[in-house]
Amino acid sequence: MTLTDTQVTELARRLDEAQVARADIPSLADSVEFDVHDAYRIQFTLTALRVARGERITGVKLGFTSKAKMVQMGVSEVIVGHLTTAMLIPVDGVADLSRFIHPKVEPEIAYRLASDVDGTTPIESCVDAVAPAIEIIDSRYRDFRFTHADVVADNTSAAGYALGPWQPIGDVRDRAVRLRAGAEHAIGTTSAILGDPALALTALAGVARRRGIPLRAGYTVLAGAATAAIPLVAGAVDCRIEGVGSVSFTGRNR
Ligand code: OOG
Ligand code: MG
Repeated sequence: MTLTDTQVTELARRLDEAQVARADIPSLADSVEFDVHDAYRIQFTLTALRVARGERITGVKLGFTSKAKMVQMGVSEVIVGHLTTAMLIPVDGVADLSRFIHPKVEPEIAYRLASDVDGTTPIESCVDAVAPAIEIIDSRYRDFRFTHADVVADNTSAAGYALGPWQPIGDVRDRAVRLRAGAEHAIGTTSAILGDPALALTALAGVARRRGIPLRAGYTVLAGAATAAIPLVAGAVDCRIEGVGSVSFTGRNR
């Protein structure tokens, strides 16, 4: 830990203003030295600013759980961010592209927590449902250029998410995944998520314990992208996961 509380607040404000103004900023690590522990302090302060504006935390998301993402971003550790009510795109709804800087989409598996994860029971037994999901990521950093600590501070680029219908929990290993956004698409399999998306839950429990992140009943957990991200443009966006279901929304310039 190297930053004072005043520095943490100042850096969280910089990221918050970038998100609100849709104006990207240079990597924080270019001008300040801070570690991943400090980065989570910045993220918690950033999330608190959103909560103070009336948003509610709806869950958490993992990042860099797939080899493709690690290679794409040049990072090698699982990261955790927070989801809020303002990020949820309604079923078959519209994502207003003017809310973002340079958004991309990723196909994901979502889990639902039926009870608080308090360390007395394994996280797997706290989960009661699974759903297909699309995550919108929108780094507040110029050109998505960031360090590991930077991306944690920036709430792991979290910007939006859409959920398909919840299904009873079951094995979702090795399922074909297809994401389409405009003319581009990404194809992969759920095995890209740590070999088995359920392992993302175990990874989450470890990070949450080490970093002091509460995991509450009702939370949505995004297990991380199954493919590299593709640009979010105007038009239909849909994601289909074999045996799990599909989810879609429309990107629109208002
Ligand atoms: C960070 C977010 C990564 C995932 O699923 O791996 C992520 C980024 O790529 O900007 O959400
Ligand atoms: Mg993601």
